[in-house]
Amino acid sequence: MSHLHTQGINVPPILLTIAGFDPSCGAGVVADLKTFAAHGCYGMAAITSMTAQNTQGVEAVHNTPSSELREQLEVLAKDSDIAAVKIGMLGNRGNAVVVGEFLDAHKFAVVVHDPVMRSSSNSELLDQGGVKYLCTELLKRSTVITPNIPEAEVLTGMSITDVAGMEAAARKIGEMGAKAVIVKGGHMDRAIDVVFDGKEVHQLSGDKVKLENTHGTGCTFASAITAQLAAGRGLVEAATLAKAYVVKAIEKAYPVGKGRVPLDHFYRMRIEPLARGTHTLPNHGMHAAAEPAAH
Ligand code: PXL
Repeated sequence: MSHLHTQGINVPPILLTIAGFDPSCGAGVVADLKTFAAHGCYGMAAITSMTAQNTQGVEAVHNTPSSELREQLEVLAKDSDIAAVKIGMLGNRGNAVVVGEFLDAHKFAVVVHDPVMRSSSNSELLDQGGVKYLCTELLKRSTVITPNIPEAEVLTGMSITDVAGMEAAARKIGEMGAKAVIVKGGHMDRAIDVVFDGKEVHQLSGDKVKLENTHGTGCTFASAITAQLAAGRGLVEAATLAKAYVVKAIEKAYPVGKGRVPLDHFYRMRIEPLARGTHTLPNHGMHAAAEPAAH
């Protein structure tokens, strides 16, 4: 129980991401946490896998032992009211099963599942058994699932070459048990996303942003939808706002490393980076050692 007085304080929703760790922080839980924070939410993270990667690609994947993932999830759930859960990279079937059991035990109001299977550099981020469990069990436990085109092809066995194919795949994933589906068009010439809300298909139009060499867009999109759904918005509005956020974060991206460019999750609050010694900073009455003048 909290010892703080929360009367009059606007307490943000607590969101939980269950995903992998990318040390270059363009994708995975760190992208998710940055997105949650940029939407005014408090983020928590359970790590399914420790990857060794930089902006150029994934060099190694070390999945969290399933019992350890279960511990991470339960220690959080018994302490906090989690408003919404975002699922990303799961690594293997064992961790996918732990997540399925966790969802059954807690019945969260919102579950957004980005069914990550491979990295952009083509490393396997979910094993075959995990893909099977995702199709038969996890899919029906989420509020919305957000495959890109290659993932939608694996889920449905279909080959998708146009928007009509995306719509057919979205409906088929619905028939497989998903309550709602967003097939992302980032791999097409024009980045139209297809949203199936369980009844109708909607299209989110969007011209592809010039910068193609980006990293972490899928994680960011699903996390932004999670925050918008937790704020009470409907699916189509949440997806529209999330897409606008991702487009802006891509447009404002700046180079980091030698490879794919991470998004700028905090473009809304961009300030000039501090350069040591060249800025005059206000004196905040801190301990002398912490004053800008001491640095
Ligand atoms: O973008 C897919 C993805 C998700 N999660 C983690 C990743 C990647 C791609 O590399 O590393 C942890």
